Amino acid sequence: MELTKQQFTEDLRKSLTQNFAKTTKNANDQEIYMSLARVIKGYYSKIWLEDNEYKDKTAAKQTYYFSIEFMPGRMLKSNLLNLGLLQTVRDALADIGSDLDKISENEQDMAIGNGGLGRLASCFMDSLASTGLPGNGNGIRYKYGLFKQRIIDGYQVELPDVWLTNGNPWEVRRSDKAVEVKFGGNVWMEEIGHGRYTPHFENQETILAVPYDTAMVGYENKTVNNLCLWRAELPEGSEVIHPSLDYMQDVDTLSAVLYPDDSNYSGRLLRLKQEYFFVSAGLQRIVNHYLNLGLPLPRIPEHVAVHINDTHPALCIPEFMRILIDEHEMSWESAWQLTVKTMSYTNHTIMAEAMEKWSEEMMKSLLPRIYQIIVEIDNRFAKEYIPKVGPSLVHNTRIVKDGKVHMANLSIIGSHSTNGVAKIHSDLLKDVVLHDFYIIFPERFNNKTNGIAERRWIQIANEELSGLIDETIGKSWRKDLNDLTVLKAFQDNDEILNKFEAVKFHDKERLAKLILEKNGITVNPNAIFDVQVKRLHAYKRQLLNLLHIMKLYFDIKDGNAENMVPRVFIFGAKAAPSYQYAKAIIKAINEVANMINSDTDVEDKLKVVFLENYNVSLAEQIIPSANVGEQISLASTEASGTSNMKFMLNGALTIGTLDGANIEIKDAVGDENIFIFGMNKDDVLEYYTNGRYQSTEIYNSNPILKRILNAFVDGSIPNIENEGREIFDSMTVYNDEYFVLRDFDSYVETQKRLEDYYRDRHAWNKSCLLNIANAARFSSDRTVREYAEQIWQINPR
Ligand code: GL7
Repeated sequence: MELTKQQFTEDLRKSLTQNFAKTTKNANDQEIYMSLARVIKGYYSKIWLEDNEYKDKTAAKQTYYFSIEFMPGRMLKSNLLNLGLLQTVRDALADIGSDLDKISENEQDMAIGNGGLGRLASCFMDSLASTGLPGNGNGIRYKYGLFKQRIIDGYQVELPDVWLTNGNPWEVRRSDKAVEVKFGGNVWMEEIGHGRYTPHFENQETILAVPYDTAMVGYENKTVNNLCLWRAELPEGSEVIHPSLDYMQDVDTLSAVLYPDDSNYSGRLLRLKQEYFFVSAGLQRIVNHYLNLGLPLPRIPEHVAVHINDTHPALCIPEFMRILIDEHEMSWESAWQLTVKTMSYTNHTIMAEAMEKWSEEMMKSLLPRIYQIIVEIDNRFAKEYIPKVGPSLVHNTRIVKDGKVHMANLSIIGSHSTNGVAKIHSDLLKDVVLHDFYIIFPERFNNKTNGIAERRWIQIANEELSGLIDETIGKSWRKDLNDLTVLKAFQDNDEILNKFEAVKFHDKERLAKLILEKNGITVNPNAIFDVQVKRLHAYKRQLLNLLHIMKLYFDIKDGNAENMVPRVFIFGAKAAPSYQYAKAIIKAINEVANMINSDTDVEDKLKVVFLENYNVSLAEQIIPSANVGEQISLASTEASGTSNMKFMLNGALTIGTLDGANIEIKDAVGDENIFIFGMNKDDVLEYYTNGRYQSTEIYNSNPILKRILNAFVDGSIPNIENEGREIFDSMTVYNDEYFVLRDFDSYVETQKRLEDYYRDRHAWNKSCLLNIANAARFSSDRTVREYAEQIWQINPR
């Protein structure tokens, strides 16, 4: 939008006076942030209103992306960038003696997600708006986001994330759009003639769902979509009959906390309640809005697409059926057709422990009517498909069995599309994990490789690199990332390559400063910055990284590292609070770090840094400065990964396994520009089928590994008596579930190759440039366009 510095400064002054009775001279940074946010909201709200009117007028089809997690991070710079105001506001603030970066730090990260899955949802929100696609989010407004992590004596300690204390300036509470969501009680069916029934209910618990809308502003266009987050409240009128304390507490806890486990299914009643809560509220609002436009219900799939992001919102399927049948008297057959046409589903993992399976008992007592509908869906599925495909396939794919409701099965049967998130992952779904479904519904399966919102991950996170790209190839890449390919023309131009190297060096200096401030560790910006940032999980194998660090440490101690290129290993990772083993690894990383960083023999050859409280904002500071991104999960376990794409876009080289999107990154950049090691998925599947892996054989026959692992239990690494034992046993007694030892040698060799390559500055810089130049296919703009065309059938404005 068009705006002069003067006009903006005037608006900010007014806002400071109106909201805080302050001037630009005596306001503090928090007050400036809040006033600024309100000014910005004022700017985009006009566009928001206009786009809503446009959407209503055209009644064009819209997508609703249901996700139990979102992870937008900070909104301020993102909104400024997308409105085209970043520079104007930066300059205007500088004129009044303020600094945009510092002001921005007063915004609490909106961290209502765990990791990759939630962040993907937010990248999609940015990309949908920025590509002009009508696509909205639907989720929960958790009072407490993902816990804040402190590291105390090397241990992870969790503190509550009270992100709403100062208020959230971006949200709009819409009380008039509140709906009721009902739980529990008894349901019985009354026959109303012609073989039709109507349900009756008693003793239900009613909770009011109040939506809070946040504008998702498109990049320099006219689109503003909506992220709708629901809060649980006492229903109106409940003050008349004084509600019981238990009930009041129930209402309060429902939308209070995000479950902090990113890869384990919890099975807890409250979680099931959360799932139904935002699903029911979201669908009610969609149907109400749709009917208010005066459109006929049987045509709803022409106007509405509902996406189920992982199985947490799978209750969309029976809830939509309930609304159509019970509230709008539609026949089962018609309702089912509409439901399958409206719904689509993404699977994000093949890890068995993350697959949601609710106990029938729990489902029946919490959601009696929904349970009935699920059973009916299941019975009809069996009746229809046993004659077509035989009893055994149907048995394997049934929704209700062994006393459990299988949510992935429900999602596939009740939708028209099931996709994985990278080629290898989608293939594994078809060939192995969901093979029986694939035989029954081959046309439903497809792949949509994940992507990242380039605006946040380079334009905002790395302004200096963005500026250099502008200078080199012009600015069009900011609108269309495909234009980055123009950079290829400069791959042998040393003058340009040196400029890119210089930007990387500045980024490293900035991170070095942060590391000194936060951890008190001095790191050398000339060292290789080697980064692994992601949730802590055994399958992601942070331990493999740590074992390699120990190897380098012993090399130094033994005097075998004369010519080593100095390295700084940087970690950021939260462990689920109940995940003992992951926490043991955090402790081990921190104690190894203390040991190495304080050993004077090491000098600055080797440093190990664990940055606490990894989140979106910290990622924006870390990723630009990486030379190397670690993507070392066991092949077949990481569905896609998305930090791999962020590193690539910022000119870091990947060291990784043939897993997730690493494979497509390798295809995009070529073998010379990535470091691949270890087993592939077939090797892994082979071990699973023949059961022949014996980690102790490797332990006993590999003296280097033996020495490293022994250091975990013989006191060489101080202060990890229990954790060291747990890790040692996992590698030996418990047979190393994720084949860390099996991939160790290959990893070490590849790390050595990487180090040698780093010495060749021309070759290295060329590879970095080619990573950036080939990053466009990992833009989430590309991903959402594919969803829009191939699954949702929605069009850009
Ligand atoms: C995940 C995958 O583990 C991750 O590889 C993928 O990039 C992400 C987004 O598709 O989804 N699946 C999952 O359950 N979590 C993920 O991050 C928590």
